[in-house]
Amino acid sequence: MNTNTFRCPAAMERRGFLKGLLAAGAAAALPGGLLTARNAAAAPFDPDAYQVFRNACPRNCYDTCSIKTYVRDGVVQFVEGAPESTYTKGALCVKGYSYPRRLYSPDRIKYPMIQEGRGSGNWRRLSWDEAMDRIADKILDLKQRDGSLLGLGLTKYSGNFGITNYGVEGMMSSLGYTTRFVGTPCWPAGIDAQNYDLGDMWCNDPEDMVKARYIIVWGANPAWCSMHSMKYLYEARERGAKIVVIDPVFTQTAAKADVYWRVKPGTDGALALGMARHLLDKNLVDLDFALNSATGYLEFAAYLRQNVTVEWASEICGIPADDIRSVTEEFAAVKPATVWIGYGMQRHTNGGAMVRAIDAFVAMTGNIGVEGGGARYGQMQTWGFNYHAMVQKQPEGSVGFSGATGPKGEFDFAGESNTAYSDRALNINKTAQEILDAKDPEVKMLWVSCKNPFAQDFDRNKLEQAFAKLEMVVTVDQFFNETVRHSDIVLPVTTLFEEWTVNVSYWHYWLSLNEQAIRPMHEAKSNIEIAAALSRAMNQKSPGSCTFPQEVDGKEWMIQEFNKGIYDYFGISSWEDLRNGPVKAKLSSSASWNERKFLTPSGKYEFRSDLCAQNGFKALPEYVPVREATAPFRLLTPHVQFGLHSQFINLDWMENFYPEPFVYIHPEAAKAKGIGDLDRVRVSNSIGEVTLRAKLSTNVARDCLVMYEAWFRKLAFNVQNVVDDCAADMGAMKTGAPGVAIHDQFVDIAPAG
Ligand SMILES: Nc1nc2c(c(=O)[nH]1)N[C@H]1C(S)=C(S)[C@@H](COP(=O)(O)OP(=O)(O)OC[C@H]3O[C@@H](n4cnc5c(=O)[nH]c(N)nc54)[C@H](O)[C@@H]3O)O[C@H]1N2
Ligand SMILES: Nc1nc2c(c(=O)[nH]1)N[C@H]1C(S)=C(S)[C@@H](COP(=O)(O)OP(=O)(O)OC[C@H]3O[C@@H](n4cnc5c(=O)[nH]c(N)nc54)[C@H](O)[C@@H]3O)O[C@H]1N2
Ligand SMILES: [Mo]
Repeated sequence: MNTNTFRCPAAMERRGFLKGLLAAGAAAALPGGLLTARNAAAAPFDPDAYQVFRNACPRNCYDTCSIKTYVRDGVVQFVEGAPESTYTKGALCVKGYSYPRRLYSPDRIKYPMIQEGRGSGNWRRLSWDEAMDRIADKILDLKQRDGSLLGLGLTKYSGNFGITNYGVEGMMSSLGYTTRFVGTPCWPAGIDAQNYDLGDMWCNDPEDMVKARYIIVWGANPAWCSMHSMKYLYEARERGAKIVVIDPVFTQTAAKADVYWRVKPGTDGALALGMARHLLDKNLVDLDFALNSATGYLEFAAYLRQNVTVEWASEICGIPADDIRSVTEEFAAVKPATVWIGYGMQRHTNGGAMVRAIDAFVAMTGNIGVEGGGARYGQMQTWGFNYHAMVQKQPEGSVGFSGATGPKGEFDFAGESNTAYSDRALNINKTAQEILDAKDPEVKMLWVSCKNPFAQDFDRNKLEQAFAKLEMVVTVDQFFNETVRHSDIVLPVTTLFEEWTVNVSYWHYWLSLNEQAIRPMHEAKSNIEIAAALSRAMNQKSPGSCTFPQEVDGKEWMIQEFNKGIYDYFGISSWEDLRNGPVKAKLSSSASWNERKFLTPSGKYEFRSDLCAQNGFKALPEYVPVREATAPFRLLTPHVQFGLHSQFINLDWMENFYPEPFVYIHPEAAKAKGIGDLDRVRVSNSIGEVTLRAKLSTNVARDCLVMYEAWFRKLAFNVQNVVDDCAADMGAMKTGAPGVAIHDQFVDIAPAG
């Protein structure tokens, strides 16, 4: 990989309210008791009394907020959204405002610890040296037994997207060729779909949604998952736009819409095709775009005429035909009009096909490459860093996997040295099955970082079996979660306030510095300091066995991630400019694809994609039915408002907002099952069960149940007991593994008795 030209998309596809809140009470809970509730509330705010640091929320979130952190006497007192960013605009979400509590939580993992008997809860404190000794011994033992390090697996995903944290992948490369869990449980089917159609995933600047005159939010819930984007939807509406939300669940976003369509899950492809057919029937197609900037349009139109009617679509997706017609006509009548394609929508066995059908509908209306328009999904234009921490060389003589190399995740982590060997790639979306099946060598040791498999991976019972096979599990984390419970050694990692890094978003176009604001708490180390500590232990025992630098300076390593491309793209001359606040990319247009030069093989928008056909799918964005039901109720397990996956809800502050999970069931379905509001119920299917209380709600359909994914520190609640690892259609081309059909799950429900 040429790091100078590294560019994910082309190269490899991929504020005072709080002061009041904290000063008024919460600050009293902070260490040192520097502010009492009474004197803080009375004292006028004096910014000069604080040292201000720049931080960024590194979670896997659209908003990736720029944070201003106020420190006094070495203690983070409060945080606010950076006012310099027009996107964050001085505000954080409730999770962001809870950061000081997370940082100072008494529940944090404080020291390296070893569990005598996995799952026993019999934890004992270790020194860093002893922990690293044990880990290094095990790694060397594997090498000796297997002749390679393929018995060592890494599972890492989105706990912290700070760029220097790709040093975890770098650490693995610096040991040799290992086993990597590749792909993403998040958005891969849609990534491939947009690559087939457009040649890359590249969305408009979300701030330009204010220009849109018609907005369809299709299977996304920004009121919860991208709350800063909501202001653009509201402003667009103030300027006259109409907003349609399409979701099987009447979400908070839907509650804000002009039109809400309760679509049957997994049928959005049929709906989009029905809308496309209606464009044809009413001569509403932008023929200039369809014929001159696209290929395959006539063939697609013929497919629509032969196979699709609005009534057919209506029958499948459950939206009345006349409603489909009227929204289609309204969407086509104004320009710009845009669709926000959500990640939730593509987590189906036909997710990629559905995204292609929606892309096609937007393309037919000529809204691709248009400011305020677009089929918006995500972007990785802003991610052109050096990946200095990630790119590490294997030690001389490393033996690895001699199979074919291919894309290995959203980022290629193989490093610069290219020998006949490579890492062994296993599918992250089938972690349990892959561990159970791996042979020659078996996966014997697992390093878990920025990942909580027991909360976020699929088929939890099978994951228990898979972990039982492992000889050693090392987990690097901040809290004693369920994955830590299934580990032998746990290593405490820093939070964003305790380390240097840099952050960008996969949605907006802002760049944020993350400065170390305080000294690390307890004995926490950053992910790259952990790698350096491991390298010291490895080299002491076996000189040359690990190439990772044995000392790292976090700030220097952050600086090493910058290059001229990044500086030019963001219009800065040094990373130090970011100390004045986040900066936005200097975009020549807020529209992606504004030159209509697509990165597909034909250079045009491809209604017909031969590449897609070569990869085993339909060349045209045809209708593909969704997974068939295997139990009476469809289960959706989408993202929760007060947490981000398994993060935040474990904090006592957040428990006040969200003390327990519920399964949401339609009142008529509940009545038929003899279930009353707030009754305890059992939700089960062939792979497992969950017991919790039910809430009756007409926000869900009669044949659908909703449980939001979350980790509670005191409750044995886990949606993954009933979510299997069935694959989505697309994703393998650009991310190394297909997505996962998270929302194609079927369960039954009964009173818990
Ligand atoms: N049923 C169901 N399952 C899902 C989904 C769903 O909708 N429903 N969504 C899927 C999606 S979209 C995603 S993106 C994945 C997310 O899956 P994960 O990436 O596993 O999710 P998180 O819970 O955000 O983070 C994992 C862990 O990283 C830790 N962490 C935080 N900061 C750091 C750090 O600096 N260093 C280290 N080492 N660890 C850190 C956190 O404490 C947490 O335990 O889950 C997927 N799973
Ligand atoms: N508060 C909060 N914010 C987050 C996250 C979080 O966990 N909590 N996670 C972050 C991450 S990693 C991601 S990936 C994004 C996710 O962001 P979103 O995609 O907005 O969120 P999801 O909850 O995954 O799914 C959105 C909606 O898809 C709907 N859906 C499911 N199946 C279908 C279908 O077949 N058709 C249609 N039309 N809709 C369907 C669900 O009902 C849900 O309301 O949010 C990010 N931001
Ligand atoms: Mo995600």
